[in-house]
Amino acid sequence: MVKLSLLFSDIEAGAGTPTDDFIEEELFCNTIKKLIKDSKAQPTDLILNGDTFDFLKAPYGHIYPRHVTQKVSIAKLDAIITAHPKFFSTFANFLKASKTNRIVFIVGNHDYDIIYPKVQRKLRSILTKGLDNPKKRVVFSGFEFTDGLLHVEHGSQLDAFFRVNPKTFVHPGTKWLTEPFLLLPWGVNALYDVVIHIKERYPLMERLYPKEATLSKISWKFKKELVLEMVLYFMKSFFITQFSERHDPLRRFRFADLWLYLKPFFAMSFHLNFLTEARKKLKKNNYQVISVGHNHTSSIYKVHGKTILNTGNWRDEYFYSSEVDAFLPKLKSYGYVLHEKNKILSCELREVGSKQNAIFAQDLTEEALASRRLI
Ligand SMILES: [Mn+2]
Repeated sequence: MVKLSLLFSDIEAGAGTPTDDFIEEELFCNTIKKLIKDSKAQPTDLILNGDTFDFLKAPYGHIYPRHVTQKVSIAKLDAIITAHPKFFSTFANFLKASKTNRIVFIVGNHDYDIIYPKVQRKLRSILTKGLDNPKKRVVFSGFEFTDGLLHVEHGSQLDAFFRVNPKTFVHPGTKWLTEPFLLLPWGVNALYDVVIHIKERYPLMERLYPKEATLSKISWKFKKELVLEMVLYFMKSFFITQFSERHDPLRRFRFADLWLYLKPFFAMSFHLNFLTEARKKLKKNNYQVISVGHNHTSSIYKVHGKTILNTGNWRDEYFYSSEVDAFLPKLKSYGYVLHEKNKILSCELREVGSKQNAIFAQDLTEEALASRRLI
């Protein structure tokens, strides 16, 4: 039996605040609408390979609690649903279109929250309204999903910065916080104590790539402030906070962790490096295709005769072109895999042009960095 797997990663649908980077909802929904036609020819899985939602940068009221309880996650999900009604109705339409269509959610590092049963229940109920067998139609597969020769995972579990232990990930609670909470990686502290405030002030900055090009376009003063603030934060966390807040497991920051974070500053290299691990995994296992996302870089290539498919991202992003001296909107992309149980029939990376305007280097003022680029 032939099956179609559609693979999407890093959509990052947020709460509609300045930190929400999912701008091209229209383009995304139109793409899914076209794919609904294809889904009618055979059973089809729409595999949402992590960071589908941006719980991480979605506020809870006006704050960003470091301890994410189920209640916090549900409130964030409600805000995301309110901000992106079309996104959710498009998924519901995909499920309605054929009885053999399924949606598979894989956990990424922006949506660890979908591990909570109440979050799963809520998502499932709004996506399967009026449909039979909701549990079969919307699948929560945890950190990875394997279907025959196709293996799918976000990539964050292969990345030292974001890896968590799935078995101990939901902390049972403590004396001072009696509800269970997520044992998030240490970097989330840095995000909520420092980075989120920069992101709120300059939403566009973090969407520009490569980071080296962005850094070269912003003033020295700003750059120095940014780097200094981060380095001081690492030091404070290592020498002070982890001891003064010893009761809090989220504050633990060992020497190996400190080095992990300081290394990119010394090397001035800010790329996520998890693909070596992906290659090792591919070699060790029987999969023919391994599909990842996470680093927002779409690509398809062969290793040892097998395929690595990186499905890129759908959040708003730009890449610097020296020929134009401008940051050009990146192409959106997704994976299109036709397969049988023991055979991959075809495996494609498909691209969709963004509708956003280019950002010329000369126009990249502090004011521009503070804009959200809504069209
Ligand atoms: Mn990610």
